[in-house]
Amino acid sequence: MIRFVRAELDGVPRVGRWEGERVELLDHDDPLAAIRGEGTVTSTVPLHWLELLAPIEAPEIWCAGVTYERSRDARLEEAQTEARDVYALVYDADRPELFMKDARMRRTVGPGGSIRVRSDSSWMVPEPEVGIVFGEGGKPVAVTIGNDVSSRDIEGANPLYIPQAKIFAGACAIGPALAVPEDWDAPFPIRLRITDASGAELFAGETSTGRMKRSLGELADWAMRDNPIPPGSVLLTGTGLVPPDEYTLLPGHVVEIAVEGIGVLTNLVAA
Ligand code: DO4
Ligand code: MG
Repeated sequence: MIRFVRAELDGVPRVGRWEGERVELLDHDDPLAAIRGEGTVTSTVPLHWLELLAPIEAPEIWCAGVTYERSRDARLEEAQTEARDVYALVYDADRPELFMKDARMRRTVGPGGSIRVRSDSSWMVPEPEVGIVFGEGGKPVAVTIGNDVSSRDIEGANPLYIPQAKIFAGACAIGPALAVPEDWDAPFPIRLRITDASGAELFAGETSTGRMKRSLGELADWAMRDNPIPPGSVLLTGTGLVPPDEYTLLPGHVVEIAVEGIGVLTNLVAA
């Protein structure tokens, strides 16, 4: 399921069912209704005719952290204070780390949109993550791809700075599509590729949600506990891919996150 506009027609956002290179256009702009199978197909067009938007205008975006061993190790390495224990403790704890990343898409872009780096950070990274999309009553109804763009030096200076390391203009991207998994327990392979403005590869790596310490369902349950997250909100489930310590995201870099069955989320880092 994708959301798009066709600038040369009416420029009105719509949703469509994406299959290979073709998209069935529906007569409305409600991704959750499309997931429920609602809407009439008005036409079928090639994907390249459409300008993709974020696949859902998420009222809230939440993130889980330290859900992969690789993330725990990276947090321990970057931590500058005695408080580094918090990362090892939360990795092993029953209760996960959860934080709100954005509300009303103020800091989030869709496929092809520009992500940003903080002006007061010298060590920024993309975090490629699988996102759970919530429907009515907090039920997970689909998955998407998310980029939890983060500052490692601000986070490493003090865990109390995590909101500043994670929440700023252009700190998040979601898309390109929403997919309804046939089997919620089947692992999703995740690939990250970063290139510079000339197209040269700066980092490439892959992992899988199969390496996560927790299941998608468990994270969704914790996020919803005593917490009225509205339908259409997204929960990013943590990163298992960390570029080498000498890498920092810079304006001009291009971040591609590919998840089988969902698509490729590509974003340029804006100046
Ligand atoms: O504790 C910091 C957050 C880590 C995070 O965002 C992740 O593991 O993806
Ligand atoms: Mg993250």
